[in-house]
Amino acid sequence: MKIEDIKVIVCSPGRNFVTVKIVADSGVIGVGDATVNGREMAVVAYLEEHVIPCLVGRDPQDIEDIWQYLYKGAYWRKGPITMAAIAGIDMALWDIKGKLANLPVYQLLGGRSRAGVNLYAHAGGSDIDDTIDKAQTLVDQGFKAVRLQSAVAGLKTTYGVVGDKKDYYELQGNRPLPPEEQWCTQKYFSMIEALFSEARRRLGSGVHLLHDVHSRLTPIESARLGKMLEPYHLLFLEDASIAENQQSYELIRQHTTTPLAIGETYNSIWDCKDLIQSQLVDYIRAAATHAGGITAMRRIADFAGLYNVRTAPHGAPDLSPICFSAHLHLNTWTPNFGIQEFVGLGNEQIRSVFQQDVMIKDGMAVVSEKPGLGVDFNEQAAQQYPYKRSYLPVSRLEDGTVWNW
Ligand code: EZ4
Ligand code: CO
Repeated sequence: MKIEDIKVIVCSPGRNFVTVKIVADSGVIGVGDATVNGREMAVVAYLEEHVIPCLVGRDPQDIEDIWQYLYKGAYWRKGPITMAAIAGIDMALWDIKGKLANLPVYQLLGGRSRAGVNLYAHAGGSDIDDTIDKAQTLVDQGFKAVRLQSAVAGLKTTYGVVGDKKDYYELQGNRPLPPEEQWCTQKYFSMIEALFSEARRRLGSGVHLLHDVHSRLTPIESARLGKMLEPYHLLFLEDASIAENQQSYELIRQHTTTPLAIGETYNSIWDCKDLIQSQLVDYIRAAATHAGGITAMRRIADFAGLYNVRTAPHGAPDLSPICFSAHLHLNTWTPNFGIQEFVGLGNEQIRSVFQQDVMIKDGMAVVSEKPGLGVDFNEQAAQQYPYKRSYLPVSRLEDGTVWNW
């Protein structure tokens, strides 16, 4: 069997997605997600100029060899662009392998560990009451876990809060230049404990609560936050501090029993190796699209399992439904799976481009039984939504210093 053609399609049905489509000579088609938010066209160039010419004519069944060829063979290992390109190819090859075997991908990974995949939904409000009202609505819909983000008084915008925009797509979809946002740790600390004490008071102890700091704090500030939130029993505190220096998490860990999660920007197992091995985190949030595909995620999951670290894959709106589906297959298999982030199944345009076979009920997703990943990519529909340059925001402290967004 041979790879006959590989195409990269960029579309913007509300926001940009980079999709890899592999056609094998038997007519079998596989699709993968290679979207890097705000840097989409770099992945397209990498794939079209440097990857696709090497793969046409190869056997699409040789997933491992192709993964190693693209990773080791480039000489330049790792990096978000390289690993997203590898991920797009890898997911499409797993999709093909499933279709050839007439099995859903989770069966190829080893079969089920669970009936369904627990999800956590997002509640982001203009103040504490609004956030908890939104969380209550999600609980009423059946979600057992909710991430709480509230606007910080005195800052124009806050991460995770949609504000006057209709949804995440209106918020993220059209930013021809990076908007600038502000951060102030002191203002954040003046509201964050009240958010969780009030949430426990109103929502009770039966719902899992989560929070994403989005890397705004230093390690000692994260330690303080973790301690402060201990009485409210978070499922996890996400991205408290940047961990480019993985050892810096030792400081946070020494001070708090609040479970820690990290990894949505990680592009290889090496980014999380020390954090996992030293048991400095409880959940690893690597995503198939950014960490090198299903092949790489399987290795991270197994490695994490040795150290009681569970997986909690990233599930933001900038990951396409193909990635979400890849995560559902991984999560259905992964023995040490924790929870999946979930922001809905996209708007109407997205659903017209990516037809995804998934059932969501009572805060749980049930993976597709269709052969492969279970997503049909409609290329004609994608053509109606051409690429639009769009950036993530940049963050500054109130004195103008560039900070982590
Ligand atoms: O800001 O995916 O947990 N989710 C997140 C996301 C990220 C975006 C960046 O592209 O932190 O909302
Ligand atoms: Co996050």
